[in-house]
This record gives sequence, C-alpha cells and structure tokens, in this order.
Amino acid sequence: MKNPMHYGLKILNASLISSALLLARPVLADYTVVAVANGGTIEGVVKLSGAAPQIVPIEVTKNRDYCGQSIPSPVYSVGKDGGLQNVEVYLKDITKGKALSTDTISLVNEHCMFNPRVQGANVGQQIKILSNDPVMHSTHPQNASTNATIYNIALPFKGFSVTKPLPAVPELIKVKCDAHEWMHAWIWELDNPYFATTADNGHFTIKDVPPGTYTLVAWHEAAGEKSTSVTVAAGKTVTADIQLTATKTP
Ligand SMILES: [Cu+2]
Repeated sequence: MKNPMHYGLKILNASLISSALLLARPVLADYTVVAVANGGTIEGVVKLSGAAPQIVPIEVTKNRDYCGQSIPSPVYSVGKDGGLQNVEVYLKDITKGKALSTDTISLVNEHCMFNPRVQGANVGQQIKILSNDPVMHSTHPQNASTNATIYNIALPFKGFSVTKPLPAVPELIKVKCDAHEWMHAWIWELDNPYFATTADNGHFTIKDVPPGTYTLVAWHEAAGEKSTSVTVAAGKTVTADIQLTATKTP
C-alpha cells in the first residue's frame, strides 16, 4: 500500500489505572495499516476449567410488568461442549496489518438487558445505541478503569436510537443503564483490527494476520484474562485453545 495510515496513540498515564482493574488495561501501541497478502488465521475455543459457577438470577427491581421478576445471569454463558461465550480475544502489541474496522457497531437495549454483552471495536468506529423496549433505558458508557463517563444517552421509547463516535483513544468501556442497575455491557475498543468475541460455542476466528509471533489475550468479565503466545505462518491456520479459570464470582 502506497500510503499506509499511521495511528499514533498517546500513552495514558498509568496512574489512572487502578490496581484493582489491571485486568482491564487498554491496549496501547502504534499501529500501521499495510496490505496483508497470504495472511494466516488464528482460531480456537475458549473454555472454563471446571464447572461454571452457578450465579443466582438477576432480581428485577424496576419495570417488572415488562422486564419480568427475574432474568438469568448472562455472565457465564457456557455451551454444551464447554465453550465460553462473550470472551473478547485479541492480539496485543501487533504493530502492522490490515485496515481497522470502520462499520458502525450496535448496542441494543432489549428485554431489559444489553445486546451484545461483549463486543470489540476499533478507534474511529461509531456505535448505534438503540432501544427495542417500551420502557425508559439509559446507555451510559464509562472507562472501565477510571469510571469516567463517555456519554449518557436516554432512550425514552421503543425504536429510539442515537449514533455516536467511540472515544478517540482505545480503552475498555463498561456500559451501564442508569435506570436498571443490572444492565451491563462491555466494549473492547482497540487500536488494531485483530479481535473476535467468542460465540455461544466458545469459538473464535481471527483472519488475515501477517506472519509472526504475537501475544493473544482472552478476556472475560468474571473469569479474568489470559495471555498466550501464538505464531502465525503465511496462509496457515493455527489453533489456539484457551482455558480460563472461574475465580471470581460477580
Ligand atoms: Cu435499562
């Protein structure tokens, strides 16, 4: 590519990141877009070691006529083969590769929960925030480390939507609804396009990776984070299965 775009990103003051949330540190690196010919693929399954903790259902404390009395906890969503859903898997410290994602991501307020629970995104993308519910919601994204509010959108009726830019600097975003304290979502806003969120069977696929050795990170909101070294060869698929340990009960 003749004119690779260069993304120079400021390093955040590390003191802003509380020790309690070191797992939630953002990815900070310089990233250059280049043409990737004959890249490799990383695929795998994320599983929990041991059984998933039983988490009591969420007790609905507001809008029970619409939301119901309780909602099953979405935190440990494990498929029949033990695959763990809603794990964000991404490459860390990759400095060059394919173009960043540019489509508009979405976050839907639906059945008094956020959908999706976890997703990845790139700096420069927009987010469409939408309500499919006939009750008042808000969508309140915050920096997960500092709790700094990014914006706070009121969604007064079904069909209401707002499209906003994501923050200019990569960060882990925790989203809450100020009307329903049980509503949470997570957005991994990254400075490279090599990320995937595990499906309901725990599978993930990351494509078009330039040959090389990288650090692959898997993050789950309750089971924490694990890093693995992965070597990608041109045109080949490398399998990277990951086990997380359910050490934290939300
Ligand atoms: Cu709500």
